[in-house]
Amino acid sequence: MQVILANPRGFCAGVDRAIDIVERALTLFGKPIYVRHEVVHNKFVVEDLRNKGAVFVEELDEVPDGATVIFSAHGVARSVVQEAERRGLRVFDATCPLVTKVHMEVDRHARRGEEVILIGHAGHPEVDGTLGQYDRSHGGEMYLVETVEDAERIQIRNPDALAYVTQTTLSVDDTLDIIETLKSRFPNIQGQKRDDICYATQNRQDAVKQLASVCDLFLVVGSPNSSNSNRLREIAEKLGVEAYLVDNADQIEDRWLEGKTQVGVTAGASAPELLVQEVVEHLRANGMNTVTEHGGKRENIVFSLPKALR
Ligand code: 0JX
Ligand code: SF4
Repeated sequence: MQVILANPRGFCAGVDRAIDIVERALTLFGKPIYVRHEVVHNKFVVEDLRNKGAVFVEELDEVPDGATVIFSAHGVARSVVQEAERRGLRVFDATCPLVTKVHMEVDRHARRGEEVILIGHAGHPEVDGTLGQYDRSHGGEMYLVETVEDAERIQIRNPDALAYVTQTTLSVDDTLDIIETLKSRFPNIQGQKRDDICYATQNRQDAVKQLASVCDLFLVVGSPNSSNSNRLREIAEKLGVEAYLVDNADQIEDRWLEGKTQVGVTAGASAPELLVQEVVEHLRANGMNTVTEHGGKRENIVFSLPKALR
């Protein structure tokens, strides 16, 4: 019985940077450091930072005057930045640079009065942040589409001054279907060559696709609110493999392992390697005697910290 560890898996450059920002702020300024929204969507990471003195809040009105606040990796709306400025809070922005890039695209289209369609999941903080970049004072409008059906139905004002952007952690294949639908309805729609899905999301999905055909069970380490982690589980399942998202080894049920000979293991971009190793130990203790590393793509992207925290 064999365990195959997907590569790449786990932390991406944006998550590394976001966690470092909270830890550096705690070191330099002492506790408490307020963090608006879970800095990344992982229970273990959030609990660890909480123990070190981070205080997680959902809105700025929960942050006292004079405090230091960090914005999560998923990004925030302009109104949140403005409110923090108005309050004179000390802010460190842990928004991933690849999310900021999408924010800048939205801003560029808004200034030209062009309409923008965001492809993403309603209610996700990255989607709220990206929608919140659009300045309607230039006369345009921004819309959200979640599915091919939404793309078939959406009504816009001017198909010749229209662009699309995407959430960074979507399923590459589902997003392509939505973009194709939009392009067939609005041939002049502008957008990136493909989408705004980031390198880490793409690479982790590719690794699952490469391994799924040789596995009869796939375990994805990640928290339930992590979009990119959910997509990994979904992809394995779509390829016909029984797949589960687990926060840690304790959540693995014995019946999942019954009769299984090849278990694929991966981790979302916000899940620490420590938890993956605990899952491997659990599988070893349950009879999986060989552990191999899948030879996937190497990643060497690093994002620098804000100057004041270096
Ligand atoms: O729910 P998401 O996948 O967007 O976020 P998570 O799990 O915190 O992953 C890292 C942050 C990703 C931002 O794009
Ligand atoms: Fe950035 Fe991608 Fe990581 Fe999100 S998943 S933090 S966009 S690198």
